[in-house]
Amino acid sequence: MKILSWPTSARLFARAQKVLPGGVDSPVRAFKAVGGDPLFVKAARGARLEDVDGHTYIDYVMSWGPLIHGHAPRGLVKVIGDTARLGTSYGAPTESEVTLGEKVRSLMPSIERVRFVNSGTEAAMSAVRLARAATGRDRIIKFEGCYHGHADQFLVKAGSGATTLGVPTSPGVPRKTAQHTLIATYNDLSSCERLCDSHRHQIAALVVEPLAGNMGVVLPSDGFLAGLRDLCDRYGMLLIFDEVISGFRVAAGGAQHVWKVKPDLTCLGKIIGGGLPVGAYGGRADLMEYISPAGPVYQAGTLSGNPLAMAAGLWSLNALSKDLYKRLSRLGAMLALGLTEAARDAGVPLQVNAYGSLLTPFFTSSPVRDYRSALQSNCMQYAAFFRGMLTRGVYLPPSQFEAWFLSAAHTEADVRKTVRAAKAAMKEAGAVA
Ligand code: KE4
Repeated sequence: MKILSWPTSARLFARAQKVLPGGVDSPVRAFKAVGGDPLFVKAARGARLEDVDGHTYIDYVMSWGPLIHGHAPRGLVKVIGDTARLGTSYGAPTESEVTLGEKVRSLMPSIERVRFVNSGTEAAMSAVRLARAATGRDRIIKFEGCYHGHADQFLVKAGSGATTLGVPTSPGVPRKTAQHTLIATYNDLSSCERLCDSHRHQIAALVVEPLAGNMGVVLPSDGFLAGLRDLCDRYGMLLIFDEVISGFRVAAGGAQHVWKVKPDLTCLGKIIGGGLPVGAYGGRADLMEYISPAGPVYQAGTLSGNPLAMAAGLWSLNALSKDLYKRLSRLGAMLALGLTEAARDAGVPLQVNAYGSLLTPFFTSSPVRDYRSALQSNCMQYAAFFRGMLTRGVYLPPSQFEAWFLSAAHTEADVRKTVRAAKAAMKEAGAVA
């Protein structure tokens, strides 16, 4: 195995830290959870990433999910170029946002009206503001281990008792704000019911990743999502599905199609922008009509519905196909099996949670079905595995608690190469206590 060195990335990282907090524009990129300096990327194409030191990698971060068609597919690059030549932003209505809205509604019929924004964070925070306005209630329920962006109301963890009010996870989040957020346990309906019961008529909405990706991949247990729908109906709360990861990823119709549970509102991001900054929230027309200027709930954005992002999103959604999902599922299953066998041969405890083109290998011997069980994972072993894979030309999410993403550009040969690298890297991980 050749020993890689990253002198240019190291120089850039030193320079970056003098102008960007932590040297990055989003924390997970800084490699804090796996050690060492982050790689600086020079270019990417298909399933390959090239760093500034000339090393190339098979990429399983894929910009954290937007790139279901791979890096810079020709058709996408062309449509962005053609659109840019007509102008980059107008701050005025365009046909493209109407067309993309109609496309989203055709794929996810629960979304009768949709508003485009610029990130998943904006989508989730706006959906909660709408739910509070529509119900006249202030509290929300979220789940430990689920992430809905960095708006204050989501940077909250469970208070001391099971039904007590949330407390901030970040400085700068007012305690009063955090108290409106209640924390339940993923895949545990009774934890939700206890909160609903002890805060009757106070909870506006329950926000959930229908397939969780932010504690690593955790699938909903049988009946969990249907149970949430029933709880929301019984307690007069709105059900908000945060499909920023799962939307158009687990199926063209998202997790709501796969698990056949209809939310009142849905948050979208990532794939909907094809790699350009787009988020969206939408759902029942009677709810969305509260949104300004149709109704009184204010929400706005200079670059919302930006023609470049709309064109990229439309290209990405139009390029989805049944064959694509079949191929992604086959590749995902092949990778999950290869990792499982590599860990078994190395004597390393591993649980691989996978669905379609999403997966997370948890370095633990017990099944992972919620945040607490995810936290049992051996993060030192994941870090050793990450570095072993990096030096063998495979670029993984630099954290145990993230999802791996496959794309249309990944091939069976890529997966075989990844599994070969994993056989060696698992042994290195196994050497870590
Ligand atoms: P953005 O504001 O980052 O566009 O979206 C926030 C968000 C909302 N909902 C879900 C389910 C999400 O996964 C995200 C963002 N995902 C992370 C990856 N776990 C983005 C990567 C990062 O923060 O750098």
